[in-house]
Amino acid sequence: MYFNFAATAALLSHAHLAQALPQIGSSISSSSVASTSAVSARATVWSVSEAAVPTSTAACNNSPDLCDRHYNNITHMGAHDVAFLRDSSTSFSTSGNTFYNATVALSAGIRLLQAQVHLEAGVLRLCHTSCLLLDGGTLEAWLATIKTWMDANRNEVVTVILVNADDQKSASFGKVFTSSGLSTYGYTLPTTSSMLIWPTLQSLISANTRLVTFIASIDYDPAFPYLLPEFNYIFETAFGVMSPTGFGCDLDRPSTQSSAAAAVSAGFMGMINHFLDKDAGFGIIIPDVDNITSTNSPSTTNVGALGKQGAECYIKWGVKPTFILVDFFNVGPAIETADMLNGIVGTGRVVVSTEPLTLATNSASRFNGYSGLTVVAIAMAVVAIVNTVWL
Ligand SMILES: *[C@@H]1O[C@H](CO)[C@@H](O)[C@H](O)[C@H]1NC(C)=O
Ligand SMILES: *[C@@H]1O[C@H](CO)[C@@H](O)[C@H](O)[C@H]1NC(C)=O
Ligand SMILES: CC(=O)N[C@H]1CO[C@H](CO)[C@@H](O)[C@@H]1O
Repeated sequence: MYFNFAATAALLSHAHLAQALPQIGSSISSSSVASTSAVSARATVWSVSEAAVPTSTAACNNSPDLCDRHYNNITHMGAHDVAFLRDSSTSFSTSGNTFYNATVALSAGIRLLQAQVHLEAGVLRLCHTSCLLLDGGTLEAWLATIKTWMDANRNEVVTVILVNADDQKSASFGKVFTSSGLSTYGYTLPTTSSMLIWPTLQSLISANTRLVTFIASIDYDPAFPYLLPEFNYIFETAFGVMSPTGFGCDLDRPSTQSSAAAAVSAGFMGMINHFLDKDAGFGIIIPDVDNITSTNSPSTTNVGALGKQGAECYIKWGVKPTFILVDFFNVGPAIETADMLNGIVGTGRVVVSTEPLTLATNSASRFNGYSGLTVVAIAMAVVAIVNTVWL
């Protein structure tokens, strides 16, 4: 008998899955649903047994339970466009996707960092659509901050996903990974290994190859074997969602795969894009910060909530979403949804406020930069001259 999502939704009407887990786990494991391996894999989302037996005393990615788990069998919570700050340093730019920078995100439990890379005057920079609009600095400086964090946190596996907005070659990225020092942690997937089998976190940690890097639209280059072409390994849901009802589990990219089910069977890891955008006028699309509390909520029942999309995709795909990208990760907090999917209680994290950061809550700042209207004006000029790449 097949696992029925309507029944699950009914079970989940206890709002926070974290609290509801024990009773859901026992309901699911009690009877007919465990008859096929696909169904039992799906049922593990609700199982508490994952959290019950620690396999090691040291935590890997904030839990001892994750040490012996395969990399692709973990939900890595990710910060989308994390180089684009909405804080006092950018005068709370309406183009910003995060209130806190990448190292704060890592300390708070985020293990996937995503950014957009442009070529500007011969240098790879983290710019939002265009360097005129929001410039997050050089890729090299940003990677160096990640290196510093990883040097200090030796039991942590970090994933970086980069959008290659100006179609640069793998070698251009490789040079910067090398000069930043971060390449020393780069994990190289053995060419003989099946896409279905990734190492455990513990084996990545023991080998000190704790950085997994994906770049969109590069060709594999044996000189930089740790730079993996993203869409050879990852499929993703739609991005640029403008309505809370728009979050689904269907495959959006890559076009080489016909469906999410086909991609899962072929060993691709699923990535959920869970960030809401809105039209700021004149067709300029910006992150919808006004609704961020409901967007990042761990609720498994509220329309548009992160918890709901996470649970639905787990059930539909039969495997955990390996990656989730959100804006403003501290709100929710988004990590709660990953913990729920991983069946863990996280440890060793730095507590970051779950409130949106505003001028009012950040008294140290002075508002002296671009107003929202100015951003729209710049964005309009930018849209006129470049292809918009928001992801
Ligand atoms: C994923 O991890 C869970 C929890 O440890 C385990 O029960 C399940 O068998 C794993 N799945 C695969 C495909 O390894
Ligand atoms: C990130 O932000 C924190 C808090 O504002 C700051 O202390 C830290 O230096 C920043 N990290 C980097 C790498 O800029
Ligand atoms: C879809 C949704 O909930 N939109 C709301 C986002 O926030 C603004 C401002 O509070 C509301 O007006 C929208 O209804």
